[in-house]
Amino acid sequence: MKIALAGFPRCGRSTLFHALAGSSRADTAKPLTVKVPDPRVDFLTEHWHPKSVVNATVSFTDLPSPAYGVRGMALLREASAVVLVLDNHTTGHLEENLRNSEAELILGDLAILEKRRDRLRKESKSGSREFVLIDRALTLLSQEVPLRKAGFSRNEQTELSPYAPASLKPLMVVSNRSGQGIEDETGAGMAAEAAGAAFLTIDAGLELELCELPEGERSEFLSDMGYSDSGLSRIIRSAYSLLDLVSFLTMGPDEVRAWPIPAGSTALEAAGTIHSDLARGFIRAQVIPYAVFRETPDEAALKKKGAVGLEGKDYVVKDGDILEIRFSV
Ligand SMILES: Nc1nc2c(ncn2[C@@H]2O[C@H](COP(=O)(O)OP(=O)(O)OP(=O)(O)O)[C@@H](O)[C@H]2O)c(=O)[nH]1
Ligand SMILES: [Mg+2]
Repeated sequence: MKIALAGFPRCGRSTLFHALAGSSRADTAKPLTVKVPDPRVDFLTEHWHPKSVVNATVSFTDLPSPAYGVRGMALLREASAVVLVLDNHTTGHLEENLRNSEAELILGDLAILEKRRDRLRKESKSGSREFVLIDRALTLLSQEVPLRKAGFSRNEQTELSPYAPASLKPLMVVSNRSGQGIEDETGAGMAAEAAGAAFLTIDAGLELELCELPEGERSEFLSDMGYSDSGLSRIIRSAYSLLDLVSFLTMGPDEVRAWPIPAGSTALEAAGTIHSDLARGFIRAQVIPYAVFRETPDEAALKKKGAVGLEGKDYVVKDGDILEIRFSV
């Protein structure tokens, strides 16, 4: 599940990449895997003092400049989601740059899908379901509608996935600024929302300075600058939700762990993520919602209250469910 950092030259992609890596020496040619901050994991770790702690992770790739050149486009197609960095530290023109980027994505998708439609025509498959779907996508693209706005079902998205349309990928627009930025972000934020994208602001340069300070000095530096939370945590958490993943949790004295699974996954699929044996021998999933455990961090007491669920294999796992899989093989 890679997230591509895209944007026009000098927008600050690499600065953001280095800040995410916590080091200006990180190699921008390689994907970077970062932990997703999760206060639930922190709480469970405090509670159990386990031998190991595993957070969910996301990985970022820094697209080379120009971001939408041939190599950049190939990397973009491999990505599951796109972070578009807009330069608000030196140039501004946020809405215009956002529009231009969207236009490039749309043009790229038009070219690929038109080729496919022609091919299907040649093979006399104009009546096929695939043809109808691609034709619908092309109609939208020619009206400059990015495919993420098309409301395609999960099945339709899967059918389109061989062509990896870039405008179908979830998008997060990040205005990268220093201090107040060159220009006001209200319009760009609204344009992003209209494009079906998330919108965030960050000061990548500041974040990079911050992560190179000793840990003890960071929060003082942040509050001196008038910030309360690290922008990186916001970016990582939103990137994670952009992927349409939820986390279920497992806990105990050995390990506390957050497991990413696609939203809508069942208890059986969650079990299979942990180990194939757990799916094969699945009996039941014991479920404690995190909020319930947070309130009363005592399994025995929760069982007595009847607050612990026992669910079958079709149960749809919710974000923050603490699971224990009962199985026999
Ligand atoms: N003041 C300030 N400068 C920044 C910020 N982000 C990036 N810069 C500066 O802008 C210039 C370009 O930043 P990079 O991170 O290299 O941008 P890039 O998008 O990777 O650029 P290319 O890969 O060359 O297209 C560098 O001189 C950075 O130091 C920021 O948030 N604040
Ligand atoms: Mg760069």
